[in-house]
Amino acid sequence: MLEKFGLPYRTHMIGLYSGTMATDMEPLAPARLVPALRLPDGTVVGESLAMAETLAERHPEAGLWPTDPAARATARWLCAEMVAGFTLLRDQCPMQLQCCWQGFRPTSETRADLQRIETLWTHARSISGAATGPLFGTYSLADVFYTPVAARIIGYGLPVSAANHAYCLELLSDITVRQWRAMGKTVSYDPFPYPQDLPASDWPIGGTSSARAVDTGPSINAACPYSGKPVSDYLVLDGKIWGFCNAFCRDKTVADPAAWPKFIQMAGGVNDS
Ligand SMILES: N[C@@H](CCC(=O)N[C@@H](CS)C(=O)NCC(=O)O)C(=O)O
Repeated sequence: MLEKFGLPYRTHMIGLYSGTMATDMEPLAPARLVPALRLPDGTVVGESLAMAETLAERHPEAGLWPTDPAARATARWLCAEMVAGFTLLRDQCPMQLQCCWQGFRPTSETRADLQRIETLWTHARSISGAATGPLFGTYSLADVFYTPVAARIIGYGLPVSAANHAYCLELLSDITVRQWRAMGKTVSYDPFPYPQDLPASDWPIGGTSSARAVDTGPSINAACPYSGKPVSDYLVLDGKIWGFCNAFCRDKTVADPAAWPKFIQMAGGVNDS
């Protein structure tokens, strides 16, 4: 949400599955779940919809909600229903960006949630007149809030219309979503928190990377493409070694090199997969 609308922010990672979450969240009390947002004046805001409204109010120029009043009211409805609803889909298909499960069989409750989602998307498009692409013509908070739903539809191979399947892939192809996934992939938990006893295939966008971390340089570049600081952590891609100022910068690039314009520019292009 913040990245997509060009709002400045800093991210703090917490140990969602490592047992440290409660301690990690103490500075944000009484927020206890993620995401949580701390404003420059120190005010903490929990719940993604409250965060969205706060950001829209503080940055009216950023266009978080659609400008048309009917579209804006409908977008608010869709976001609120997403946050409050689809509990069975959410329980049965926890969001993960690691792989696509093959042969997942959704229950009738999950199918009912999917039908409701498709009904809401059709309604949004009837209000906006946008047959394809963002629900309200221009990318808005509605698309932000349905990106985790798209991740479930694609990650579990859930049945939706061809047009809605294409919309899901479009949401997940967004460069900011690719970056979000790549940053998530810098952390791994053992065991994987959301296992399925099913075969898995690669994530369809930026799913496989031929880059890998290496212990030593020298690298072609002396300065990190992101911070400009001296390099200390390295990856190899297509036989060339590139350096970064820390392991996180390196690992998010290893996860999906084509998601990072500053790296692509430095490397003179990257094969997308
Ligand atoms: N309704 C909340 C949902 C927040 C939520 O469920 N967060 C999950 C991760 S997506 C969480 O913090 N889980 C950790 C836990 O339950 O201990 C919102 O929209 O922000």
